[in-house]
Amino acid sequence: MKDWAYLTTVEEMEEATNSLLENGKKVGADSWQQRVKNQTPHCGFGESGTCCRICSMGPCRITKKAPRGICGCDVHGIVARNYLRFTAGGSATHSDHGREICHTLYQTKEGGNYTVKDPEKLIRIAKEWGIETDGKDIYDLAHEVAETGLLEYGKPFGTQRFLKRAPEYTQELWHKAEIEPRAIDREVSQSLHMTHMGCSSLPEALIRQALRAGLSDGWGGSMMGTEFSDVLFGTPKPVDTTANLGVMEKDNVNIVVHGHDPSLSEMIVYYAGDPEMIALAKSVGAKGITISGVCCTSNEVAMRHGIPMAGNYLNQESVVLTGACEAIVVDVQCIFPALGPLSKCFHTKFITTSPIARMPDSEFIRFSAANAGENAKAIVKMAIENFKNRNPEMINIPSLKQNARVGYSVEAIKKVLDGVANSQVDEFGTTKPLIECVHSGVIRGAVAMVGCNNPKVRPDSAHIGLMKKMLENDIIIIASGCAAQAAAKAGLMDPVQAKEYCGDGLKRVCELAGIPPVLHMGSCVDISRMMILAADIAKDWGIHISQVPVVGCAPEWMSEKAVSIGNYVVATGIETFLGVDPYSKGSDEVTRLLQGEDGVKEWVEAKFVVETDIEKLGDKMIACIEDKRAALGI
Ligand code: MSK
Repeated sequence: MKDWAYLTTVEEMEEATNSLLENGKKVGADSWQQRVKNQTPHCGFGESGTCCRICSMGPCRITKKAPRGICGCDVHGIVARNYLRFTAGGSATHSDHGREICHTLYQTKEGGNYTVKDPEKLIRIAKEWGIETDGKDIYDLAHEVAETGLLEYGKPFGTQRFLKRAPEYTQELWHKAEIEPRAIDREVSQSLHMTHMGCSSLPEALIRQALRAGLSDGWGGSMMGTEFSDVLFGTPKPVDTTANLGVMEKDNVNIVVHGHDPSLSEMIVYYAGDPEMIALAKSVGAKGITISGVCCTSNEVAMRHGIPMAGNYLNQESVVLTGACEAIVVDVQCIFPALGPLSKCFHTKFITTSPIARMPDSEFIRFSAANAGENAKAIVKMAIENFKNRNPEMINIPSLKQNARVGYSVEAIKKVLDGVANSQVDEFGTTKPLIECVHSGVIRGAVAMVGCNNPKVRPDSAHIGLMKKMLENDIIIIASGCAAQAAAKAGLMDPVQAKEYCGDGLKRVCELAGIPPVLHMGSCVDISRMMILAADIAKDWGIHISQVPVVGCAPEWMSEKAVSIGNYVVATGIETFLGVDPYSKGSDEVTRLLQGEDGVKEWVEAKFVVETDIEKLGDKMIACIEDKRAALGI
């Protein structure tokens, strides 16, 4: 057993949380921990997916005595319809994020609030999409690409353009299974249509559509969100940062950015570095301005600017409870409405910025590409002016902080590993050195660890526990979303220390490449990066994606987006391991379709594995990777 003494443990994080909760008690603050108690036990019908409230004849709940709803739908139809609606919610949300990024790209101009930071990537995508690039002004090209991207949402004919990035074999599987996504909005809309009263109740048809709606997210909306964010703000490269609540600084004005869309946070970061704002902060008695982040907005600015990560999903109340947060500025998704009343217990300004995420007890400053600079500056100023309202007796910043190296886009991973192999690199590197490492067994395989926190799982314990187990077994981790932040908070992205705790093979690779054993790939939309990496590996290796010794894992997931992600990861051919059931256990037929050998696995060569015992989940992941190796004869 390795000595993980340097890691920040879950126990230490809990101790910090408890001390913050004590802070909250002094001012009558509510907490998610209390609300979980209030909501327990959860409704058994809801948990198993057997409650239907799609029409107003019900709600209908399926029991032994009442095996069908009033319309006659059986439990399998109800569970499958609920599952598809869950997926559609996630697909719509991720994809709408992508749409907003397309609009931001459309607003770029020379000297404007938003400019093109990665013109090479823009030109690459334009060529991929058959858009003429020669002699074109880069901003004219940006607008044309953005418009073409926006049309992917509603085009009347054809399928998603990015599907062509997948190996031909995968594209054929999608075609045969009739799950190639067409226009993104059409897949979401059709999912709602199929689940309307009196439409589909055949589980197989509903699950097929769930895969299709998921693919419209992962290989459509999310992929555009990721690619165009890179064009706008730069493709991430390895950068050093710090993580955990100790990144907040007692003597500085603390601004916490939270949500998902980097269009806002990029501007806040820019203005926090403005000498005029720093001087203003000093004039109110602060030493400077600290920006830190929560959730995926944090991942976005960490990867591109090294902005520290204060925490993940279940830390969002903690940053306010420190008493040292002048403003928590949010955009969209994963934001607790609780932040409104909580911030009222402190001096914190809770600033909402998007018409998509309006909340009571917040100050709404509408953010758009046209007013981005002006409003970001106003927000930074508002936070600075709020510094004087702190109550010094309420300040309690836990000292937990770890070093982390983040920013491993596909391009960056190829580059660092190509450097190790000293192989002939093309401009962007290749996946061949990585394949060689896996082929020779130096690395046994990889896990794409993604997803949220969920109070049903002791926060971060599953992420950290599973990652440790994988590393000890020479399995490299690529991580995104709140799973990535869990790793960073614990110290698993520290390129100096974390490698010491890997198996010998993985340790050697980390040393040669100068990488941590857990590679930060970004936010939740950036799981599309993982799909591109898997596709490139399969192509370079000459095998199918389902044969690559890689699995997906979301041990603490909670959101609809995560279900959409699960669907597209499985549909891409990657076995996906969940630590929380997606409200599907009420139907053995739906469970068989999602988790059996004769359901989705027959269509796309991968399935879900749901296991709430995290130790067993880890064992199953390792077994899956080893089985894939054995099947390849390596
Ligand atoms: S923020 S979707 S809690 S990963 Fe992307 Fe974290 Fe999950 Fe939100």
